[in-house]
Amino acid sequence: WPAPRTDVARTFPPAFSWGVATAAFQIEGASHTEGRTDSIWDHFARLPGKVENGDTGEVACDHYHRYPEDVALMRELGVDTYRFSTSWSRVRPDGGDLNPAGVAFYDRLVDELLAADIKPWLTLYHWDLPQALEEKGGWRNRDTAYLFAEYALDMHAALGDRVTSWTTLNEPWCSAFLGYAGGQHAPGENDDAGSLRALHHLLLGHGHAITALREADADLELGITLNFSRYAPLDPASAADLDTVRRLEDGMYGCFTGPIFAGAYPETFLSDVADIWPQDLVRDGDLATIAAPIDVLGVNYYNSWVIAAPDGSGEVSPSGASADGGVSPWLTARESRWIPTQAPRTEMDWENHPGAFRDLLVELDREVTGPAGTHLVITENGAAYPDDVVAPNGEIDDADRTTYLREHIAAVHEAIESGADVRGYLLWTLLDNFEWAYGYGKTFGIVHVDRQTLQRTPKASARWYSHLMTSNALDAHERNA
Ligand code: GBH
Repeated sequence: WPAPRTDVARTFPPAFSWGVATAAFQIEGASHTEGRTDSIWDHFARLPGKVENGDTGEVACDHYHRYPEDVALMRELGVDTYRFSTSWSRVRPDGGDLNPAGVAFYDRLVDELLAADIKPWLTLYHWDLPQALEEKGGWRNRDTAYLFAEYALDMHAALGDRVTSWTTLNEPWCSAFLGYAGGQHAPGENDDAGSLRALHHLLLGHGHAITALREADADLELGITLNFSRYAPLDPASAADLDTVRRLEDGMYGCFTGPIFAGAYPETFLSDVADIWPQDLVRDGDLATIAAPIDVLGVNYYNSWVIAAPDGSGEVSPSGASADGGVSPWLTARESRWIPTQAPRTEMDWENHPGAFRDLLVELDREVTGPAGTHLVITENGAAYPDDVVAPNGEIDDADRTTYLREHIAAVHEAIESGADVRGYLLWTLLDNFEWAYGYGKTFGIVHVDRQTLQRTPKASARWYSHLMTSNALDAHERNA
């Protein structure tokens, strides 16, 4: 994957959107305030050994109370779009009736954003299912898909006069497979067939929500966000390596883009999972519902990997590469090897391959979204690094994060130059926050949050990104990485 050039100045299209993304559970805190009840992440975080350091989302960044300060900070930085998620457990506690006090929080937030001239971009589901629904089977239960569409309509009734961009699900791969197969994420199950039920019901919930929102208002900008990586075969001449890459592509995103954009699960995927695919899962009409046209595909991109076929040793990740893709039942330790390269890594141990990001966007546009008339927005991209370097002026000098961002944003520009219809870039993330199973130990923020005082302090990367957002251009950098 040839590196994007960072030694040339790059101006983005005039209407390109710049911003930041967050998620409710990771920043809000106030987990039992004004009627909110447990989500699966509240429950999971209390189970011993599931989240590092025993961290929970009870306080998080206390954004629930500090949102005016956070919106003011975004305004100062020059953010034009803010992607946030709403907490299902806050607005429909236990998945049941509407809680006006919970809805009122998002009402205030949206008003605050609009007053600051920031466009709100709402994600309905960023992994925090009401625990009461999990007790009825969660996403393994088909009813959850219908309840999700009802919840979507509630949110639209409350905010649809001011919010025009709506994302149904964030990274349903994580919900289905990290949640129900690998168990690293809530609800922490190891149920292979159940993870396929979750996959289908997440997609079905997406389709019903899109249909309902479109009916409510034909002018909304609607979409879904998926997680993408690129996988390169270690030996491009090896049929076994190529087939391993193909399995990964199917299992990581083909099983979502197939139904959404082509109205069918890929045949190759269905044959990979034939042994565990529940025969009663897909009902007449489901695939048509899931294929409801969408306006935008949100792309979350962090890393890419070189992949080889198994060598019989049973080892997935000889380098300690954090290969959570290995959790899917059809991608077990016996079925793929994640080969380390010389590429730099973030604190997550993820490999940085910005050239792969460009190639991904060009290919998605050409093969998946372009033909469907759907455009792309980067709904997450960013990096975790330790914040241990403090400059003489007291600023956190997160030069590695800035380098990561510069190279990946240059990659987006190269993709646009190659014709990809990419209309925005939303950085992950504004604040250091609750990084799921890693707790507060891994920091992706461009703004530092002191865990004792919760004081917000912009890092050097925030200053750099602010300049980029307000100038709509990447400056030439003297040295290519
Ligand atoms: C996103 O998940 C989340 O949407 C966000 O909430 C989170 O804070 C953020 O990223 C940072 O983690 O390369 O072997 O790990 C990203 C999770 C990471 C899951 C990459 C899929 C691919 C396999 N994704 N992973 S591997």
